[in-house]
Amino acid sequence: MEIQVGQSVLELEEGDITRQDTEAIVNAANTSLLGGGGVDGAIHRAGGPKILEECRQLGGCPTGEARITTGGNLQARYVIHTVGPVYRDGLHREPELLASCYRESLKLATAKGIKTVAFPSISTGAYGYPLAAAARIALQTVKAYLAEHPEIERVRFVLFGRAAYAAYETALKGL
Ligand code: AR6
Repeated sequence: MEIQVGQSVLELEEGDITRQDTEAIVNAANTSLLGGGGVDGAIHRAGGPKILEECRQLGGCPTGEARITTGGNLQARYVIHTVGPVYRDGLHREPELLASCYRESLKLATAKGIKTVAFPSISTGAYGYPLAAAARIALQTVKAYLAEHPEIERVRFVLFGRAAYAAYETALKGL
């Protein structure tokens, strides 16, 4: 499914973030930026040691912020690493921090002249953010950014499995 936002496209796809042909893919990292499981593990495995080497130089990343490295052996030229909130009860700034991840990642893309970006569903794996709520925040935030930033031509959400895709589809239809 895809929608037009101004001159840009926002699209949903079921698949694997490491196999995307966008200029940048986004990593759901942790504050150390030194790797982990889920998306993070998959990106470092597919991209090779160059990414970790660059990450070591960055000295970590606070929750809600983003950093950029090259893409190593990935098809994508860049990896934008962002750190989602660990979900507790929704009352600890989780919505605000999750929105910030998407916004800060796209700001980095704009600063680097990157026109196409693929995101995973940040915080909805190991960090436990409920999928429907996370999908709403992700899509609202990206849509609002695209409305103001036509320089980003395409944002693709790459959802892992049917359930994640369905949650994002429902959220997108409800925007
Ligand atoms: N492509 C796209 N989506 C994926 C892939 C993939 N290859 N693999 C998993 N997902 P998670 P988080 C989905 O846990 O919740 C790491 O250890 C997955 O089904 O990767 O932000 C980090 O180092 C889920 O919907 O990220 C951190 O410590 C979504 O991606 C911590 O996990 C996010 O799941 C970050 O947790």
